[in-house]
Amino acid sequence: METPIELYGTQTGNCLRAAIALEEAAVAYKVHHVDLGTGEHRRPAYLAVNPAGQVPAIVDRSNVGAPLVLSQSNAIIFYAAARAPGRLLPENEGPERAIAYERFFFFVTDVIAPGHAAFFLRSQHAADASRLLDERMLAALRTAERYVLQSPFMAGDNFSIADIAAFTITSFVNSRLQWDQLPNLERWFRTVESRPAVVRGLRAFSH
Ligand SMILES: N[C@@H](CCC(=O)N[C@@H](CS)C(=O)NCC(=O)O)C(=O)O
Repeated sequence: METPIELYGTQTGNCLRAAIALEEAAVAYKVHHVDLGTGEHRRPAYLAVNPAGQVPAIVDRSNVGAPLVLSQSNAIIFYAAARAPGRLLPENEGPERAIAYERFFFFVTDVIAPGHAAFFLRSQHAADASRLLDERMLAALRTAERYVLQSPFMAGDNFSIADIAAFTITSFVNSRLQWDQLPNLERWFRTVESRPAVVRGLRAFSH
């Protein structure tokens, strides 16, 4: 029987993207809930998994030798993609795969990263700087309308890691988007949110 990957995390964007990727790749996994509210991520039991004290993290004991530990959400997404060739990335290197990388990194670096930075600045009471970054993040996200103008998914005809990166941040700012001006993004969003693997991934930490 396949040894399930152990996924540590909680209900945050980084953790949900990891869970969605594992679900979409049909990789067996077992969830360990880490309660950030009570500081569980800073206790020795969890620091033994990820010394950085952050979630998500996965531990894969199915390989020969020492268990593989990954503690970057994007590395987990790529690991899941590699376990299911052709499902989350075009199977061969070439233009289609390059486009999937391009769109994935657009969401990671131009939307998610400034969104996280804005959140951090707000927590530090730097409201003006936070607002600037927040507006920059929303403006970048709005430009993604062009990616889905003629394609069902962010990188073309097939679901990919780019859709995983795009989905959680779009959900997060859902109520702040002017959807009547983003008809293609809205169609894409409805399609992705109804995918069974996405629905399961979103619920991964809710039990
Ligand atoms: N670069 C990491 C960031 C992980 C991260 O920021 N995790 C947050 C939750 S989404 C966390 O653990 N925060 C608690 C802390 O930093 O103390 C990734 O993409 O996985």
